[in-house]
Amino acid sequence: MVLLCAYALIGARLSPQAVDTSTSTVNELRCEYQTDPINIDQAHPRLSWIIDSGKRSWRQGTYQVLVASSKRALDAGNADLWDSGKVKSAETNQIEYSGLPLRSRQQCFWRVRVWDTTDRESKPSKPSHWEMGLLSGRDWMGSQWIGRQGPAAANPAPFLRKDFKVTGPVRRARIYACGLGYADLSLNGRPVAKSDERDPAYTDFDKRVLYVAYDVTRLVKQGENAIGAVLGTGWFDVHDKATWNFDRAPWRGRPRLRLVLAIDYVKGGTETVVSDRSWRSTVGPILRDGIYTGEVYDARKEIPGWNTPKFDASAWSPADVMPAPKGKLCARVCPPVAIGQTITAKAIKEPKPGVFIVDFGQTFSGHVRIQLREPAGTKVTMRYSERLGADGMIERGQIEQFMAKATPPQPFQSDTYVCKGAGVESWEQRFSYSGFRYAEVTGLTKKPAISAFQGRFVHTDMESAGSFECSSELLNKIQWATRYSYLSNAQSIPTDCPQREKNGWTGDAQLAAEAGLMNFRSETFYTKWLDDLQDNQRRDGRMSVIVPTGGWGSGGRNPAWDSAYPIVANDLYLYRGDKRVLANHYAYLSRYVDSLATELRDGVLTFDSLGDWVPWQTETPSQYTSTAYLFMDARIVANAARLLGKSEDAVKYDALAERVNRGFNAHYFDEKTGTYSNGSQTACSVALYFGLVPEPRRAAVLDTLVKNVTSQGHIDTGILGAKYVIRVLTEAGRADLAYNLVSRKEQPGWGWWIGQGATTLWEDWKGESSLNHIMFGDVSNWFIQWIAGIGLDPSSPGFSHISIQPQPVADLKWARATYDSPHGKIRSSWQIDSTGFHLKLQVPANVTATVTMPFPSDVTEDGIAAADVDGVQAVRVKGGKTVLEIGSGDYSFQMSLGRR
Ligand code: RAM
Repeated sequence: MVLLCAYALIGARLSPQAVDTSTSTVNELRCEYQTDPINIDQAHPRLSWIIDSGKRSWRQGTYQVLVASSKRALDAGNADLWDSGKVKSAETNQIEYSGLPLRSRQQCFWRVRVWDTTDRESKPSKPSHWEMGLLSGRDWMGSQWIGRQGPAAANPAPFLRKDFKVTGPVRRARIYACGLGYADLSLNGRPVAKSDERDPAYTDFDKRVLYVAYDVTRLVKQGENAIGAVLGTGWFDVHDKATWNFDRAPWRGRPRLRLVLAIDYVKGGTETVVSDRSWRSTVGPILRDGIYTGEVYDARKEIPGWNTPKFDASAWSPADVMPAPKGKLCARVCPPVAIGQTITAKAIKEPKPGVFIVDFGQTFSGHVRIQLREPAGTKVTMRYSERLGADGMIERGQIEQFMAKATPPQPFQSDTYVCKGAGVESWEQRFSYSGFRYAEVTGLTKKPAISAFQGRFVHTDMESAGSFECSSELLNKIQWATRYSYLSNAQSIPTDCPQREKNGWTGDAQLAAEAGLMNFRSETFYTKWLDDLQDNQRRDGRMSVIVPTGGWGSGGRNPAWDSAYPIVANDLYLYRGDKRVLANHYAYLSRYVDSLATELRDGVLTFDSLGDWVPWQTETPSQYTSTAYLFMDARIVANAARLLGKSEDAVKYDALAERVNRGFNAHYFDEKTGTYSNGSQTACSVALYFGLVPEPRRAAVLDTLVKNVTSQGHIDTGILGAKYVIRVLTEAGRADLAYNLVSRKEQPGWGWWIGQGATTLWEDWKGESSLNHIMFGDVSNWFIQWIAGIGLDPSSPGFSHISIQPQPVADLKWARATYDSPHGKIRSSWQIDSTGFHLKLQVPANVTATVTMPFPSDVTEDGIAAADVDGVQAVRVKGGKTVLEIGSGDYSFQMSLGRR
């Protein structure tokens, strides 16, 4: 616990400086979190912008949003769709469009004007743009679902094509398409997607299927054109047999495509090309593709020019019209799964004659691109693995065992390419992915050059939103590993691991969500997955442990996993200020809590469930953690109810939380010793972190935790405790202990993993299973929020007020982090040396910060006492530390170590 001392106000000063508007500009206009999106299907899209200002304490006093139906109208100042008028508000985030109703495919051009609190106007924004998607079934213009029927046993990927004519100059051309499992689209022989996208995205296809809009204006040409599609099985037609039974998913069927190409002419009028029976179909080189097994490609079966206009497809068959999937067509709001990075091979060895092991030096999700010159018919196989055995060969027994035994045996994580023998050939698979660091390559007739192999890192392609670096190489490596594991497990759903399961284990996702939100622009990724969670909920409120699921893992109760639903929704509210997710999911979140509450016996949950998974030595009863999670869920729903104006519900869920709190303490708390349950690190930290401990006893419980941690000297938790121990210790002023746990080089701990050569986070402290799990990944959030100190203030969702608390702990000499908050970039960079403690801050316009300096000494900027510094509104000493209240701006503070 932070000691709350009486604080002394040692100086306060408002900052009334006149604002020089020429230095303030309106930037980064986004619609539904995206830049210039073209498939918005919300009636009232939310708009946001940020202000870059050279002035301290800059605040927006008024804004005006102007939306026009054409660029020309906007330029002429004619906001014919919406003129918000001058709105007195500092808000720049989550502004709902409230103009004329928007039609399908409508283009909206917009800009923002803002004034500061003294009514001086800033430089207005540049114009921005969003476009509506297809809003109703009618807009699909009679298009049909098409594909190629065939025996399920032979699985060659269908090729589909269609010729069409363009009769005049084109103003804009868009493709709207949903291809299940995946569609690789091309126009006139050129790819429609930017980076081998695996579109659309994985959902429960009986509930929702997602469509994607592509801008193809530059791909269509006057005269003859051709459109082509290759369909992959993806998660829609899983024929691989594994523990999780996706081959028996109720939605399963042969791949199919629905598509509308809409071409708007300069002279007016729209031409459409739709998927229907007039398309032609065949099969080609992709003989087999499976989400777990990999791909088999025979280049001799390639069909040159098949997706270009001159091609003669008379030998092809008419496309088959396929039944529509049951799910509702909705716009894909998250970024595509795509090739995010190319990784060069680091080494190549030949442990056995003809068996080459390529080492990428990094564990990741994706595949390998090969380049080779071999005779026609040479069959080259790549099998992917995260580790090598003592003999230098790939080793994957532990992860492979979940594949069903079959005759002939199913491949696993393996791609096969059969050469066409036409000089240098290069190839990469299209519809599957693997988790690996090593590729075993066999079948080559000669030793390959290392440059023949490139790793393709495939994941939901989100922008980075945060960074962390410090003087400890070890911590930097843990940060690096966390980011690789996070992205490896972002596959249009948050997954547990990219090799063995690829499953949306909900517990893993809820534990990693905050790290994900601090490191990446993951908001639309979670928005999409929250819809998956809603789809997954049963009428009785129960959730399955993996989402989506084809049935496996449903019907039970696992509160620490199921709580992903309220927790991730609430995280989006806290980290992005997103109230709409809470509104959209409120009915389902409350249903979930109501349903779990029926299981309470004397205020506690008594059934067995998933709990502090993969613990080191000490287990914590799952009933204990489940009950704590119900308490947290009830609090989240109560807060959401308050926010949404549902005051009766707020009272109801607060009362439920109180009831659970009483039951929990009556059942698990030993008042005398200050111990919960078996006194494990998880037990103490969960009770403290969730706020279950009676205030007067918090110090005693903390003491129990500190004794446990100091006597053991290492982390002794599973995945739940690992998140909370670190935070609780740090917030209690024992960042030194938290740091020891994280940086310890011996087993167990993150540092031990790194010492073993880890480049991603592992599944457990023992290092026996998957080497690419994200469930211990909150440590990165701790780096950014607690070590560098860019802290969320939960009472100011969306970072409108932040809590800066840098932690110069142990032998750390410096640390720096950035975070692209909804209001703009936040930066915290500190350094400690013999001259003192130095802190550089960047606080975006419209944001205020409470800065807790680590020591009680006087703070200055350029020799000026903090109280007199422009932008500093108050200085006080609290809990033995100097605390500053500041407005926006760039700061450079110093403090001596004298009274440390
Ligand atoms: C494992 C998964 C996952 C975990 C579950 C309980 O199989 O990999 O990480 O959440 O079990």
